[in-house]
Amino acid sequence: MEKAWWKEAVVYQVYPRSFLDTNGDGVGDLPGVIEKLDYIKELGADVLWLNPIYKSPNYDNGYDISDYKDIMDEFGTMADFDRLLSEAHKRGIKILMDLVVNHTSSEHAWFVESRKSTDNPYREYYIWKKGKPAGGVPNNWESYFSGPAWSYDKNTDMYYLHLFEEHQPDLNWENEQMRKEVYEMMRWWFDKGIDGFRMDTINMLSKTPGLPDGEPIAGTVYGNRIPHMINGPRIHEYLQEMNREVLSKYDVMTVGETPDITTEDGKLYTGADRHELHMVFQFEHMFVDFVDGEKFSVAPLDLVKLKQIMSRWQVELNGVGWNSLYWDNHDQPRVVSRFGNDREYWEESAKMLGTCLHMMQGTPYIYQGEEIGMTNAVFHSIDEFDDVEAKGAYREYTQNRGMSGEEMIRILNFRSREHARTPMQWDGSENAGFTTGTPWLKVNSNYPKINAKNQVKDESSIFSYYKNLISLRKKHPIIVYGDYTLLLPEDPHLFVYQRSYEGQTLLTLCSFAAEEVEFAFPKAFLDESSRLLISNYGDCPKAEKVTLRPYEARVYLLG
Ligand code: TEU
Ligand code: CA
Repeated sequence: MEKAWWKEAVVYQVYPRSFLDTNGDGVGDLPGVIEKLDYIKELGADVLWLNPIYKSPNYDNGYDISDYKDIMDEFGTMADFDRLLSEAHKRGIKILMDLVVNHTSSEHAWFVESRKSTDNPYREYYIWKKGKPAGGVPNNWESYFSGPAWSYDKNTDMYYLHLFEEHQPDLNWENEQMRKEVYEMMRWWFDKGIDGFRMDTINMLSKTPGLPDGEPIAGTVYGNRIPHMINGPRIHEYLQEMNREVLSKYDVMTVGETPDITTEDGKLYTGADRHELHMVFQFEHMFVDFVDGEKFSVAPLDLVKLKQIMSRWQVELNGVGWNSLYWDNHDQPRVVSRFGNDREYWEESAKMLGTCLHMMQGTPYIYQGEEIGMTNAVFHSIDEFDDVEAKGAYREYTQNRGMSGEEMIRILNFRSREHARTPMQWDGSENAGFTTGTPWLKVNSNYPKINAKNQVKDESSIFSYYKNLISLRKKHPIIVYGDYTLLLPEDPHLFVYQRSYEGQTLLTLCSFAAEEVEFAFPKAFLDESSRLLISNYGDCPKAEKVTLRPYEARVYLLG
């Protein structure tokens, strides 16, 4: 397998709004990111992914961009960004920016022009359609943030498409001039010196021509949009064009955000011979606990299913494309609360989850706070939420789908994106050291116990454990490049897998149970020559049969 720096890298994701506020306005900012570069360096990450920092009216916290070449007012200035870039590079940290080109803000100059008239030169930059002959929206697609995916513009008596919020109109990728402008903008950032892009909803760029209705979905007025806007007919053509025009000219890394894809699609997006992207964020393991594909539901983890999904990605992409590895990001609840145990086994399960992910093949992503075991917060009413998704879903489910407000709050307390967005917990002082003002979103009340200051110097902390996981990856190529084999596929409590590379074998042993579980040690690893690389309990007796303690994790290397 071809080696590459982006295969060996570990990425740390920063959501600037919630990272560190330096001017007391309650909103994190770029000077705050600069201040914490040494913290990221200490952890050992080599790449810093910044969620969108561009000019934005913030209907969706920066995912609605009104100027791709300017910085959001609350975050600072272009001079702050330039300083961040050079300070990061000084420390050997690369910068990965968010590229949001499925849609812009409705305040973007292109859209302001586009909506003026049907013959405006920018009209075709967006997706406009007449209502149905009988009246009403052009098709039955629902927006990701609830309500129809179309908004009416009375100026030209037409509707525009927005897969997300109404202030996020979808760009029309069929328009060549628009594509050229996007490529020019990407080159502008690369020429500035950034090191790559994480590409937002990149598999949504191409839609089925004619934008037909989707198959009706029972219990709603909407149809299934997925077959008409995910992996559309021209998507690979667009990405290959982008690669030819921009990406191939720079030594940069790319990761596409691609919901609803299979491993077959994953090979097409990331295949080394395809000239599209380096890797993608697939979502199958994030949908594992949805009930009948429904996000706003609550269900316990089915470990057998999770193992099947993750192992399939490991095996299928091996030697063909490349995986990204993640549990958490700014759209997901906290993994220690979701797949671990944030009560009596908080520390053990956070370390176990880190082990389980970081010993796989792929490029690992750590989301701010994951390295200190930050947990979900508790929200008491819808007024405590800020997120456009949570608010839209609350409205839709309580008004149109017969759910009680109480039940919806219970579900949001399990599922909401807000759990990722509560401010970073730096220390035990007021507001967790995030701000001296009023935080834009409430701080999780467990910050006196769970904070970075408590953990950085403590060798037995979750932070130190993550540091160790990263340094092991740097030391042992088998962790980056080795083949993957799942053991005990049917075991409901244990996630056990082996890696192999150039005569070495690695065994990763993870218990997802809050009770003790018996485990029959693979014979080869009983041998004295197998070395324990890391574990989340002190002593680790080896025997033909061992009793694994709650959420125990161990990694052994042989050869
Ligand atoms: O998310 C796209 C996406 O498909 C989902 O994960 C989305 O966040 C939502 O949870 C669907 O239920 C990306 C960004 O990561 C997200 O923050 C943005 O809100 C969205 O695109 C729009 O730009
Ligand atoms: Ca600020």
